[in-house]
Amino acid sequence: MGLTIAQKIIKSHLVDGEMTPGNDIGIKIDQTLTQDATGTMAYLEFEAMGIDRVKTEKSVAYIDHNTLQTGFENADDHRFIQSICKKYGIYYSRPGNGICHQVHLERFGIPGKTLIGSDSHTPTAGGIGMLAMGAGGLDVAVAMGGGAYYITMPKMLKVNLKGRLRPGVSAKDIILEVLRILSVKGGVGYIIEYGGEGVKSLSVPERATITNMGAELGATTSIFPSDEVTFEFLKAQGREQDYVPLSSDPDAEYDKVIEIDLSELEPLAAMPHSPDNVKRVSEIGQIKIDQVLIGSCTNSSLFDMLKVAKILKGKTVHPDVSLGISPGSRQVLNMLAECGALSDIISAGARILECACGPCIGMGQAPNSKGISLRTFNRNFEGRSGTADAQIYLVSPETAAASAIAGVLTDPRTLDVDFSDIKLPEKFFINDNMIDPPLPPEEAKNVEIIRGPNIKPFPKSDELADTIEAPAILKVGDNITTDHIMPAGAKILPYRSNIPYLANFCFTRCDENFPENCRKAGKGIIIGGENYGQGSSREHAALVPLYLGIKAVVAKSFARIHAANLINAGILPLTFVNPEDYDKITQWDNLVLTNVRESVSNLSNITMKNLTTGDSYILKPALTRRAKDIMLAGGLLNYTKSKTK
Ligand code: MIC
Ligand code: SF4
Repeated sequence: MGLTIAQKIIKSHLVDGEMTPGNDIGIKIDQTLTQDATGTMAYLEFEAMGIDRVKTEKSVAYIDHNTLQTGFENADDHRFIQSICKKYGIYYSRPGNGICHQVHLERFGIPGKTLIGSDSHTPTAGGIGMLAMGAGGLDVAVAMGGGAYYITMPKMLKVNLKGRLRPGVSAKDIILEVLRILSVKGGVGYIIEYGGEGVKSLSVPERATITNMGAELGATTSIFPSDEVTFEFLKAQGREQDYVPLSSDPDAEYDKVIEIDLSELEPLAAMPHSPDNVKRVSEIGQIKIDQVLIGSCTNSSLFDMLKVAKILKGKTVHPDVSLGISPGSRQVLNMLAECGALSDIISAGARILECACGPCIGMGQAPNSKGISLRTFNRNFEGRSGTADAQIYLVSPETAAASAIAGVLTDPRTLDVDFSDIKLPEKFFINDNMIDPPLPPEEAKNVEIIRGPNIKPFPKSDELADTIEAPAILKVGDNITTDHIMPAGAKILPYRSNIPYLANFCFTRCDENFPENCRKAGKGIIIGGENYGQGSSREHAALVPLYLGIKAVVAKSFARIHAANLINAGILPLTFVNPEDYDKITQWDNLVLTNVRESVSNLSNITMKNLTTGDSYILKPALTRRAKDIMLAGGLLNYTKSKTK
């Protein structure tokens, strides 16, 4: 039987397990990336492993999330990461150089290689044919130390693209259409591969927009073939030597296939508050808008910005609208400046923001009360913008720019703008002077790690207990995101290396008393619905609950990265064998799990007694063969230490 693209890459990197869907597999990781909001913790964990230099082909640390610097905390973290890079052989992309995924695509991504990153949008590099996955910081630390990355072997889903996009319709509309079809949990357990004749008409940055937002489908990753288009992109980046062709075998088998006719697509928008709440722009109608933001790792390429500039040229942003633009990288910004497009953007009245995540992670630009904000980003979870009652719509750059001028949601096809002359350059502007390369080992040895006062030790977990008795401290519904569990934003994000402080905000979007309740009870079990922990890869959404005494999460189902983070932190994830039992549990019921260690060792069901109602429920440990050993040890650090003893 032939292989899919992803299966070929997995096969050539397999170090443990068999490639049968559902099996635990260990993959050798060629490259890693971190960003600063998850990186500080990842590097503290790396240090705790006691390895003197990274063992990957390339590891890169980006500073792109925490760049607002309202106090000393962010700048201290940047210095800490920079000193870590010097000591351990890591590339350091300085603040201002751009968003990790955009820069990685431009300067480091290589078709056929594996990449994990402590950020859920790492699959952006799938646009260049990499097998790129988001992971918790501890998994990235282990990979930097040369350890394999473990996942459950995914099933394969193919999205067959036919035809060609019509003018004014964009790569963003393709991924919004996939989200409409599959929903935010439709990709769970799958790798999504794009194929069909439609692929050839999409440039690498457009492909990357699509693989980027595969994160919102819950997919393990998404990937495109590596073809002439990939070669041209790499050549224009001065990296033609990195090109390798990659395609699936003609007889490759997919577990699921969906088809999209690009020529039938229209501009789409994801309505509040979920990326899969997708409708046609024409169907939503001309709603009045307050804010437009263009950027983020989804839509901040040169190609996107040139289209935006063309729409804005000679126009003025509507008086009731604030338009903010953050180009994805310094390469993009430099090239916009050189070709004059930046001037068109500035003249139209756009507010130029730093080349960073910025408003996408709530770092500034919070909308007005009840404000309607159109964003080219990838997540519109409630409250993520920084304004609790704002309404966020996710759209393409074309729709965003057209609407910014009109003051109402506008279908860009109604404008008389010809995009046919916008092509990717034959040569990008290459200047890596803001990426510090690793120091040679002899010099690296003498580097002192710089630690600011905001860096606090991370919580440690104990071996898994045999009996867990704790109250149902919180009960939440379906699709709870890591933004609910551990919010981000300008006020909280600077404390990503200070777990005790972060604990004051844990789950407060669902229950403002959660931190206090945990402190009083000293322990707790969380009850969740479907797809618990979707969204970001932040391991803080597991480390902070651990710090607050959470012992187990019982849910209908879990999102992949969060489940791994819970296990790595030593919190037991369990699923209901009978999902209707979820309805029988009320907050504060006293719950008890017995014979936990034996059940986890055998991966057999566990009975949970509800001492308050007298009911019992059958639960399944959400663990694989390897994860059970990590769980028994009380988390990945304990496990890794016990194995190296
Ligand atoms: C996000 O988009 O939510 C983030 C911020 O990039 C996160 C990582 C984090 O929480 O630091 C992600 O997507 O993994
Ligand atoms: Fe940054 Fe937003 Fe992308 Fe996350 S989704 S990496 S916050 S730009």
